Amino acid sequence: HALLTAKRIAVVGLGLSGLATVRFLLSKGVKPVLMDTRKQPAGLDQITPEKVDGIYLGELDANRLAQMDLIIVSPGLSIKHPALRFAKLQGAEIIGDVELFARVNTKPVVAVTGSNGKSTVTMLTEAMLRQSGIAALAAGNIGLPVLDAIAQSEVAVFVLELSSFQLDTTESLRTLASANLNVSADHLDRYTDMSEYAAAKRRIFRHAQSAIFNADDALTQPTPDNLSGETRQTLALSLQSHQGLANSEYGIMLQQGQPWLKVDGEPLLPLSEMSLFGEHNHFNALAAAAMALAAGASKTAIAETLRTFKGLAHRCELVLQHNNVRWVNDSKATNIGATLAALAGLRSSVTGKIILIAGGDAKGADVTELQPVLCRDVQHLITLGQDGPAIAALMSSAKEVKTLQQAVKVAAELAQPGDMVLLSPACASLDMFKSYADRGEQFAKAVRELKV
Ligand code: UMA
Ligand code: ADP
Repeated sequence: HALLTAKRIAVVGLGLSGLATVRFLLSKGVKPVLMDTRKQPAGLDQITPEKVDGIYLGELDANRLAQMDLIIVSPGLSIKHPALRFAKLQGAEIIGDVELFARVNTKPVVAVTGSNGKSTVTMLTEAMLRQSGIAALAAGNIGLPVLDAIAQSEVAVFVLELSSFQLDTTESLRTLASANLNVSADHLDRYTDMSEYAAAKRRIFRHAQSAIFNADDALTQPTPDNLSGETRQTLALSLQSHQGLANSEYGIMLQQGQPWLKVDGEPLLPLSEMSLFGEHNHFNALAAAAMALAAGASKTAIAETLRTFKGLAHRCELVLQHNNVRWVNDSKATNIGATLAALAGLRSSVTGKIILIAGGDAKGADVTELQPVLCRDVQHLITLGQDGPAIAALMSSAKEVKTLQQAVKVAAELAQPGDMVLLSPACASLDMFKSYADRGEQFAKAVRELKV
């Protein structure tokens, strides 16, 4: 790896992906300089100081960074940070762990991005490939850093979940297929506006042989500057295809009077046989099928996976049903689009009322986008967290609480047979919890404790 050994290299950010980067560099005989803006980054105790070329914590030193040839920056840190901008002006190259992966990886890759549905599509695609006998491994934003994944020798195909932050610092990732599922407001605390955020997501199409986008969401569509000579086909996926886009190869079609998933131009499966519910999951199924086919999966295996796939934890997950009240954990709904999809997917299955628990860190989003759906689908709203008051202001009967445990208590008092209590916060969790998973677990625990 002449690429690595000839250079002065810094790793900035010592979280999961930073640590994986350090391990990877050390395994190649490279001694990086390490930096993190935090005084006590989580991964510090996993690093042997003698093995690296210095560890610098606290505010980033622009002059030190400017001495580097290559800076590998974690997705949690914006590339707009003044010290990184300065280093770039001085000639340093700034990349992320996914770009480093792309430069050294020799195996086939499929990749997915989008504001919502990434993890579901990633895990579905991995399962479809495995069901086809292909050793697929999911990595990236899903949790396993790409530079840890690359060390696993038995892998035949990587299925990468990529965030806009990872795509900001990725240039040369070659894929068999790249999918951009949807773009709705998220991370507006890091991007100037929606257009900049959407452009980051479309970077996934560079060097994609097959470019998969959402024909019902114009912001997902590749623009000519996103596509290279390597692009062989562009696939437009649409849930509206039965109404207009007759020539789309991927959509919904009528078969013996029933709606079926249409995959690669053919009926694959009646929607009623899918194990995941909600329209958004019909779309996720199309995207996963297109990616899995591109990586060699069989249609039989794809259909079988869609029949049996168990949804992921914290995504519209039923915690328990008690006295005919369903308690649903959708803690992973960390933006407005996800909560809208959850309500759209769930409302037809609720005979009584929907009691929604929402709030947290809205990341700069305009929460008034929730209002029409709150009016139509939600009978009781309970809010918490930093942006709880702004959401509560959308509904005069809203109840504001301080803790999730209180929210569960208030919901239990309101709930009657036939109702659903839905935790779908439309906000990130970090103002009150360690992660969305921690929030979901605390919700589930409080709900189970109610029962006894
Ligand atoms: N941070 C600092 N100073 C630094 C570096 C990071 O304060 O110098 C903070 C960040 O603001 C952030 C936290 O530390 O709050 C973690 O950042 P990180 O870059 O160290 O994150 P990792 O632990 O490496 O995890 C990253 C992804 N995290 C982010 O993009 C914030 C993980 O996605 C991903 O699973 C992991 O790499 C492996 O690839 C998580 C995520 O929240 C699930 N992603 C966002 C999302 O899905 O909305 C994009
Ligand atoms: P991500 O990894 O992009 O955060 P997940 O698959 O974890 O996406 O789903 C997060 C939440 O987003 C789910 O709880 C669900 O409510 C919503 N969601 C899932 N798929 C879609 C989709 N295709 N469109 C809109 N919302 C979706």
